[in-house]
Amino acid sequence: MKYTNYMTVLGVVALVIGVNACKPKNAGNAVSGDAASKVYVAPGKYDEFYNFVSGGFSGQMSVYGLPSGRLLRVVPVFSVDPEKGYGYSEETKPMLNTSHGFVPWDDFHHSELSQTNGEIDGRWVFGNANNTPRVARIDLTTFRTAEIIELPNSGGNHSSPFITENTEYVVAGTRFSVPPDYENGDIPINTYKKNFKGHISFISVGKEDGKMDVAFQLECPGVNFDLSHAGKGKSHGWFFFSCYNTEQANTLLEVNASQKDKDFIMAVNWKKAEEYVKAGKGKKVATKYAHNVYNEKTHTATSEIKNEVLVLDTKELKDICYFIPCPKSPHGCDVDPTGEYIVGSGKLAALIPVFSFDKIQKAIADKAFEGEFDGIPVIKYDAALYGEVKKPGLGPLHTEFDGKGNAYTSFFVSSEVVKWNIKDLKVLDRVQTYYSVGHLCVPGGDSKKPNPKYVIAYNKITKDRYLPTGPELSQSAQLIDISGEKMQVILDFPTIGEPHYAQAVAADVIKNRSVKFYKIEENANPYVSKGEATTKVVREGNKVHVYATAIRSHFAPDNIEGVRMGDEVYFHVTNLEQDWDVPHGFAIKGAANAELLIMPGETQTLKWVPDRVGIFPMYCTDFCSALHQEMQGYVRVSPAGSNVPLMFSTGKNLPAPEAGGAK
Ligand code: RUQ
Ligand code: CUA
Repeated sequence: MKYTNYMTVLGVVALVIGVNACKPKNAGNAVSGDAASKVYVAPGKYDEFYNFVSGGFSGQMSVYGLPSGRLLRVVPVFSVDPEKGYGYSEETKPMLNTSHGFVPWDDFHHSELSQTNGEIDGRWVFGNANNTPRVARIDLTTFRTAEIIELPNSGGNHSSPFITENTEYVVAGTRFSVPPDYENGDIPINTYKKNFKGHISFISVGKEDGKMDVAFQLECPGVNFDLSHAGKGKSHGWFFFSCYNTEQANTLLEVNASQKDKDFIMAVNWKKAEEYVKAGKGKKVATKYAHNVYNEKTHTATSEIKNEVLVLDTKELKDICYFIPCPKSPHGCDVDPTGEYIVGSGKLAALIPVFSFDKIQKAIADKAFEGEFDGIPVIKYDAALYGEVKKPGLGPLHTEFDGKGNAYTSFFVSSEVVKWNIKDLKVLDRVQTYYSVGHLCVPGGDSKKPNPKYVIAYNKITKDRYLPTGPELSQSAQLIDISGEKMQVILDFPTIGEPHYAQAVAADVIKNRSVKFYKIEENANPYVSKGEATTKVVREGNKVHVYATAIRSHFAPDNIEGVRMGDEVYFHVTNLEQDWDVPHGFAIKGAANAELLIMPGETQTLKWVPDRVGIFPMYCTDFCSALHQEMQGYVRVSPAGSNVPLMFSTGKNLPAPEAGGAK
């Protein structure tokens, strides 16, 4: 019977996908009236909002200005970025270290801004890596990745990195349940039910410095954790996770994980978990995970491998986790600004259930359980339910809030955003998106104080919205004005990679704290040259260290001789500029690395192993002045065992060791 249900839903899904493959009527007229003036930001004027958009399989985060949709910056996070030298410079390589070694790519799904008292404070934005499970913290004074922590006992870090209302914790639920690191993993895959576990990580965040640490993990039944959101206000102290595959299938999930009418939302009492941690109820288990931190003073990242983590067993410690039945493979799990309403969105459901925090509390007190799932109590659906939004659309995914009592839910299958009232659960308005919308973002939409001006739709499919660019079209975002009664699509803009969750905040919260340059006197990189007078080239065995500087418009030194085949050359380039927006670049012919892009006051290092004898040009890659094209130099490479002395100079001719440099 359940199987027939599933077939019916799939039938509807297939039908709707088929319909959507054609161009909907009015696609061309979606933007009308005064839309242009609403998104126009005159040249030289600033946008009103920053929008931090996850890049999906690009592994990066892009920053847009809204309402213009102008791309302001791409911040490299989990993937190497040749443009900025991220993951190529010696200083940044440790950022991408993991227990598997150097992993230069990942799949970034959700951006989450830090909050204080439930409001966005603009200090950091967190991001999750879905493949090799990691969480990153990006510093919004520099727009750089400041820290990355790997997650033990996990696979597919998808329900992440959502935060509590004072950024006490970033949570990360595993999408793939797997045998824990501390058990033998060499077991048949079909022992999933018995041996696979879902771990949820609570990452603590330093109040002042933002430093992350895996405070504890919860060992939960083996299911797929998909998304999560923290309680707020009255529900502060709780966390809610959507889970699917409660069938605990390990093959053909498309069918086998769509059997049940209801999966779960898991409610987690994290304050209780904290108490258990304090009471010593956790067990320390052996594992291996990397913790990488970028130091702003040394301009260098360090990577440390950690060897144990604290785990609480939620089967044993009964009052931490509770399951709430939620229809058909829930994806989004969103909490309204008051903290009372928890919205679950079943990907195959034809309604949206809204749960009540008060009712959940009462159900727990009354033990209104329908049974247990793998040792965890299951609350009766009706005992937790506030109500259902009927016939909202097809394929609900994610919900954001405007703080005025309305919710906005995306519908992947019917390609629309639907506005509904949280109290009476009535649908108020709907607007078509082009096409197949995933996440939504209202500025501050998951905080206590949303800004009810726009909702942005991040769409999976673009079809005919842009000029053709071969087989692949850029994914798209659509800006929708929600200030009036009727929603109005006012702008399309392309995104980088695939956008999943994004967040936005008023520009004022961030812009005045932006770092303009690094102070050269505070530069503690061990290879810094604080002026041209201290530049030098030093041989240590087969390693040659070039302590160089860059300033408009030359390098010092710019002639280097005496490098031999078999040498490893390290160019430590310090940018001596002390002015905003004057980076210098550095590149050398044949280097098996990207360029360096060095910010004012910073030192970055490029490793180069010459592969042949000859003369190698090097140059500045960033057009820094009228004489940028003059910013260049040469390195001479001699055969192994050559007796050409190591020499360097700027503005003088070699060979003249006494004039230019020492051996
Ligand atoms: S996902 S489209 Cu957050 Cu990775 Cu929902
Ligand atoms: Cu420095 Cu171009």
